[in-house]
Amino acid sequence: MSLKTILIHPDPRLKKVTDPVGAITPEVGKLAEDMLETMYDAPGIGLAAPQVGVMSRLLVMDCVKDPEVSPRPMVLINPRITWSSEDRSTYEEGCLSIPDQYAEVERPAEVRVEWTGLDGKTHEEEFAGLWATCVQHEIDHLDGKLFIDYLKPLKRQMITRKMVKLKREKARL
Ligand code: K2U
Ligand code: ZN
Repeated sequence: MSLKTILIHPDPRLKKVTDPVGAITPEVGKLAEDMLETMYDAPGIGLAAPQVGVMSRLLVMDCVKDPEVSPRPMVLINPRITWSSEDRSTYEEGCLSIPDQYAEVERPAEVRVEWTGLDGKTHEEEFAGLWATCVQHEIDHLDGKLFIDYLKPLKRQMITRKMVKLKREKARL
């Protein structure tokens, strides 16, 4: 298990549409394991492969927040939204690639997702609440879309300028 470096916006790799995963090799399993470790360490409740510089359609998530409830680490390979509810919900989103910036984003309240698991089998599940928000946020990452892309241009530019400044300061350290 090893921690991966999380890319910070702006970075061209965060804007790319990622490639489908082919065979579920041991390397894919190792990447998923490293991504889960990196996500829990951040801490976060989701992480997509392009955020650690891997341009593949793979995401991990675990939106269990109640310490009394056992964690539910999930690995979704080549995920596809097969249904979205008419109902929408708004959530104050953040992003591990856009640290300390939060904004309200409206999305379908429930989604049905189909994916391939590490077991090579096809899975399908309906998500609601924070799980629905998170899986849509992560699938957006696989298509090079960030939550700030839903904001008004001025707000998006303000956040981007803050990240450019942050990266400049980090580079100086
Ligand atoms: O993809 C990521 O950057 C991890 C995101 C996932 C996420 C964003 C917004 C809403 C739900 C999930 C987060 O940074 S993980 C940190 C976090 C934790 C709880 C609630 C919101 C954000
Ligand atoms: Zn994110």
